[in-house]
Amino acid sequence: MLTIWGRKNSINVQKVLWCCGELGLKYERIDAGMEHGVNNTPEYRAMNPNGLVPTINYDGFILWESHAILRYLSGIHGLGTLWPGTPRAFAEADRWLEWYDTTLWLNLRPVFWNLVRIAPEKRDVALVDESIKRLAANLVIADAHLAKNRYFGGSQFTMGDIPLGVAAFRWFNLPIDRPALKHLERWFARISERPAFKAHCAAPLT
Ligand SMILES: N[C@@H](CCC(=O)N[C@@H](CS)C(=O)NCC(=O)O)C(=O)O
Repeated sequence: MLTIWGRKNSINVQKVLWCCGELGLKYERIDAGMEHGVNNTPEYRAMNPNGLVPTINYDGFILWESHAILRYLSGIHGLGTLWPGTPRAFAEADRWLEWYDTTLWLNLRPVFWNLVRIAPEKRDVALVDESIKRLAANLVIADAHLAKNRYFGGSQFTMGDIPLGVAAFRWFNLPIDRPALKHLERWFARISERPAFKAHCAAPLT
């Protein structure tokens, strides 16, 4: 039995829901985070001391950190698909999970938070402008990779596309200027057709 705690509009929860959709996994989802609360209760903190979402309980194994969850579920149910079958192919996909955390998210987060979650009069305009530039420079790197590869992990869709997919949805839907990145656009059009992406990741930004 798989239980997922986390609100549907969380970027990190969406990664896990999309992954479950790709793998055909059944689960129960419990709303948690922001207006739903739950994540600050002692019971939740006993599972996840960070008080963040998502957290999963899969047959008694509790796990938090969205990318660790992607790797775990893909490793069990997606060998040869979401989880590429050789160490080298795995590393090709896994690199992008790391890059999202160490690079892309640092620049996407301030743009998303300021433009979607923070009242206009409280926005840090200088930070947003700087982050938009850095984000575009990051995505030029992604675009160059996609000029030579159909997906982030290579020729097939893998777990490496999931964090980049939810991030790209935000980038394409935020009210910001964007450079034309045709390889990224083509890849994004391709992943946008996937039923699990449509079901879990394509809702208006809130
Ligand atoms: N590195 C963690 C980050 C988790 C995180 O920051 N979650 C946010 C939502 S995207 C959260 O729980 N925010 C508090 C809330 O929703 O109340 C992961 O990838 O799972």
